[in-house]
Amino acid sequence: MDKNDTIFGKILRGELPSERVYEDDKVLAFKDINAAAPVHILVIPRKHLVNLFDVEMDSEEDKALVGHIMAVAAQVAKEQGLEESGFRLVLNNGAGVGQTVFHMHAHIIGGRDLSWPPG
Ligand code: DGP
Repeated sequence: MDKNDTIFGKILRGELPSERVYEDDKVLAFKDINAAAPVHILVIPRKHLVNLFDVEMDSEEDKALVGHIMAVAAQVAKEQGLEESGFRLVLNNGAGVGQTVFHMHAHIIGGRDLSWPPG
């Protein structure tokens, strides 16, 4: 199997549709199909990394990419009107914590009460 033959690899290549909200030469951001909040957007690198465990400590490129994903997440959150209410950034790393798509993605979640800890 092609290493990037994930749903998100197909979205990156335009083989599957998505509601794109931001893209540049390093990352793509699009709406999550199964929104957990009024704003739920995924930011993914164009480079295939399974999750943060795939980021090499000696790879300046990978570490810059992770920083770029975070900076893009903040910019997209602002554009989505979340600057005042805030947003949560979630990266699931591994099936054991609920990762279902094995192409790294950061969830931007906001637009409802996400107080933590809950209750
Ligand atoms: P995770 O559980 O962290 O691996 O999150 C995967 C997310 O991907 C989940 O919230 C649903 C979303 N998702 C799965 N398939 C598609 C798809 O085909 N299109 C879009 N836009 N999102 C998808």
